[in-house]
Amino acid sequence: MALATIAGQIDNHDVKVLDLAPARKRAIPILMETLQNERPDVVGFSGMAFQYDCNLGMAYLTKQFDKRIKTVLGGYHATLSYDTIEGSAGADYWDFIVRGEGDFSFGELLDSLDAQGRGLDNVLGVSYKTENRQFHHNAPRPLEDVTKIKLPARDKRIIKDFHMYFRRADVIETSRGCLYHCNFCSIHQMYGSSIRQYPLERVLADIEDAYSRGARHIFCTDDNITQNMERFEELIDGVISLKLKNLHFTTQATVLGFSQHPQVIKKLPKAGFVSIFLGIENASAKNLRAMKKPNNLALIKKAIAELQKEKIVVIAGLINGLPTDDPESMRENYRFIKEQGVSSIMDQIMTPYPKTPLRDNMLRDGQIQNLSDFRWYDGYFTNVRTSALSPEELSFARWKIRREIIGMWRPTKGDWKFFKGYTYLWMFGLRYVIWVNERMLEALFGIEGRYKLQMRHFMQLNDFGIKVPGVERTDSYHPVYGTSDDPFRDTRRSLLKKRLKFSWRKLLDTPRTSGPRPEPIAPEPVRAETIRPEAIRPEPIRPETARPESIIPVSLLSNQQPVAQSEAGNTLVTIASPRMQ
Ligand code: B12
Ligand code: SF4
Repeated sequence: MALATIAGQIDNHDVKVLDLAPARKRAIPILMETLQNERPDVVGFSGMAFQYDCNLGMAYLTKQFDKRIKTVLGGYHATLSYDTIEGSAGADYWDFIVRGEGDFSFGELLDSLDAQGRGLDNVLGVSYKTENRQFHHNAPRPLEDVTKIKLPARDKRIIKDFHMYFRRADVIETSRGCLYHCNFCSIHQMYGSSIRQYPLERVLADIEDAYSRGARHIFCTDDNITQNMERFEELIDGVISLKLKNLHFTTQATVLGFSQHPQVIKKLPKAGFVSIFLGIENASAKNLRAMKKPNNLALIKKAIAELQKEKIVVIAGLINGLPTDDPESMRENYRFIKEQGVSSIMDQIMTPYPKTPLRDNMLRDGQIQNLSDFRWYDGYFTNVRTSALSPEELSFARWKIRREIIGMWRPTKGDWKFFKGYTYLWMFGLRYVIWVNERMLEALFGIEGRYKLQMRHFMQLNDFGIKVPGVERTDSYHPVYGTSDDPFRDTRRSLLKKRLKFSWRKLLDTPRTSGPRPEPIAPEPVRAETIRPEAIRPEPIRPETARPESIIPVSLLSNQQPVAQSEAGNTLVTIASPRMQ
């Protein structure tokens, strides 16, 4: 959304948008191919906190391709952490940082570069390198007037093939900001306490544009589309009046909006809204207060029930890992969600994103284990401890409790109504395959081994194997072990070796010809001028400390509800990443 919107505001430069999210493991070849074909002068990168290492790796590859290319970093992490990026070893790979909204600042920056840097000081929100390689930060940029923001330039996308629920998908934005103050949320550092709504005509034109380009499922990126329910109702009426056939919508929403205005829910199916990501967050009143979430259990139940009455699929947003959480309080969360008949869950572990009030509180209380290795700041991995659990215990406990209580995905009435194809496929085939696969993996590797394999799989999703010279990690944190061990230490083979007690175990001891993990892309030697000498450090030597076989306390391993009897399954199916992204 960000990149296409920025491109939509620029008509005096040739701009292309390359969203590499759908490319996954082909991301690097596609990036290199695009650099080769397009020969750009400037390349901008966008990312959240957990994508920063990946952004940096790609900026390095871009500079390797042609060191004359100017690199620009924008987005959430750039805005919230520009001051720490500035002093870091990777700072040399960035020429500019754009803080805050980039809709107009990126175009202004390009204009200034065209004019040999004239007027650069006047581009608000931009930080640029000075002669002594430090950043100069221009004054911050006030929030943009959204009525001036033109439609995203979807025609400038190189990759156009986005899918959601097996349909061609696209994203639209109807407003920016939120007036609530949940303490884990990054929104206020970006937009302050504000909400700006696009004119309705612009939103409807945006929907028609996405539809005319083939989109049949649209995701609304609004932070809080239900902040103003009268306006949301107008929007729904507007969408109905467009009479676009076979178009589905999904949006994020608050419990408060729907529970207080249930009459609006009745119109949702007619407008094509099939699933709602509901910010429930927790089933404990104490935890909701701790995170300053304006929810309570009665409101949550009401919002879910009203949505279910209309057969709308509820995707429950849940956060575990609050300061006083223990296995029992997490069990409570999952039980509560299950009791409400919800089976699609997007559950996160509390993550102390930079500059949030939550981070300050947790820092004060010594609860953050990982302060700076942002690769694990995606909500799936633990970076914090609770009063009862270490980060590694929290991680395993969450995984195991979810598996026991929620288990495999069970379709709701809404799924049968709106996602027939997938639901039939799941019910009459896929779920048996996954169930058998899970039982086999569990028998082979044990429950702890299965957990480690799944974590390893998720860790690799965000690892593109780019080694950036001068940016060796000395602060590495392992989200599964809580130490600076090699994050990819456990493989199928090593776990199997540990588990097998019989004689043919020695068969596995024969030396392998290929390593368990692909070699990282070997970097070309970097020209001296692109790296500061002090940034080049030798690879840190990690002591081979003997580790106990198990990191998990016995109390968590002993099944309170036996896994073998539950319908525990592959969380990939229900964690929503394959279906949401
Ligand atoms: C929609 C959304 C999603 C969707 C994405 C759908 C899609 N395919 O686009 C889904 C639901 C998948 C999602 C998932 C997650 N999200 Co999210 N998401 C958002 C949300 C609500 C809107 C993003 C958006 O498109 N905004 C509209 C565009 C126009 O705004 P923008 O991205 O900020 O871009 C502007 C500026 O940042 C800047 N800019 C951005 N990039 C660049 C690049 C350049 C070069 C320049 C110059 C400027 C620039 O200019 C843009 C225009 O003004 C934001 C909150 C928000 N308001 O942005 C959270 C947000 C980005 N998400 C967040 C998080 C944490 C996540 C998850 C990790 C949560 C989780 N554990 O599940 C996952 C990650 C999933 C993954 N693997 O990628 C956090 C990021 C926190 C942080 N500090 O990094 C945010 C900020 C939510 C929050 N309030 O805390 N998310
Ligand atoms: S309601 Fe959502 S967008 Fe608003 S502050 Fe809370 S988490 Fe952030």
